[in-house]
Amino acid sequence: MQRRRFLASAGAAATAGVSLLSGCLGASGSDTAAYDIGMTAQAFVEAEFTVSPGETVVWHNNSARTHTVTAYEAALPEGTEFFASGGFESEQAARDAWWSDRGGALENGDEFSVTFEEPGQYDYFCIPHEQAGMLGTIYVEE
Ligand SMILES: [Cu+2]
Repeated sequence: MQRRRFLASAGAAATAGVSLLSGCLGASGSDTAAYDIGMTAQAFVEAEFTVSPGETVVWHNNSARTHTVTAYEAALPEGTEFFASGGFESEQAARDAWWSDRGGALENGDEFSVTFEEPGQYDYFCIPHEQAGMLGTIYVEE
């Protein structure tokens, strides 16, 4: 009887684990690295991602191309900090740095992470592939 009860609870735990991980597995493909959002030649995968306040989002460049993760500064929720790979203080500084010297570049295998504290919608893009539609949105929801 005890064994049976043990198996039943282990089964429930395994099911919960799978559902928690499903977002990560979809982005990672055959790569086993732990991250939330991957990158193809011209897209973030997934382009839309939802987290809870206080959670950290990890981007991983698993493509052969070089990308950036750069927030649309004017669209950020009020009172939140600008974020960009390379650590620039403004969207303009990030754009200038990229076009002058590929500043903020995420090469293949590079990671970038941001911890989101405030609920809201955070739109971002990749500077070299903005025109190709390489855009993403993080939703931070209670
Ligand atoms: Cu890109």
